[in-house]
Amino acid sequence: STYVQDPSDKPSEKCGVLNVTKITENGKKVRKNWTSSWTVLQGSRLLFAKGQGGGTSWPYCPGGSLPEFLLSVLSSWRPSAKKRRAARFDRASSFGGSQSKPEFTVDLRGGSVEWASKDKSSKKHVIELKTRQGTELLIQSENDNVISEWYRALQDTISTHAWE
Ligand code: I3S
Repeated sequence: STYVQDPSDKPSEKCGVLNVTKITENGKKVRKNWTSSWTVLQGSRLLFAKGQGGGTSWPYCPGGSLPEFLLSVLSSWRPSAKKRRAARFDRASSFGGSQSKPEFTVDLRGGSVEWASKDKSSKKHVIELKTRQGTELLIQSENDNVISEWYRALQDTISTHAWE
């Protein structure tokens, strides 16, 4: 699948690998399914792709390099053997220039972020993101600097685009 980049797309503000799960979709509770996603903040949108699209691949993101990706893999928690195989497959298919489509996109306008309470997840450093459309996501990284930067970036985006 090929993602055709809108020529008016500005370079992304932020990107990296985060652990993500939806917990609510259109106001309905859904089963958690934590996945490692290539995450891109672009304007007022947050885009997620399975695996990663760094370097020159989708979407343009200056910080999206192979070393950064490998570091994020090393610092992430140890998933099950099945998940490790799936992740290897994702990485194998996303390197080598092939572009990946965003798996899903979130409109941040009118949304909110907060640190997730303990009852939302047993993991450390979890952000709870709520959208105006009634989708709730948990976003996590094992690295507290990484997650703090995302928290700030998401808050900035939400306040910048609040009155659009
Ligand atoms: O909020 P929950 O239900 O305790 O979330 C955990 C489950 O989704 C679990 O999956 P299964 O119940 O389908 O096996 C996940 O493996 C856990 O990671 C979830 O909890 P955390 O605390 O990791 O978000």
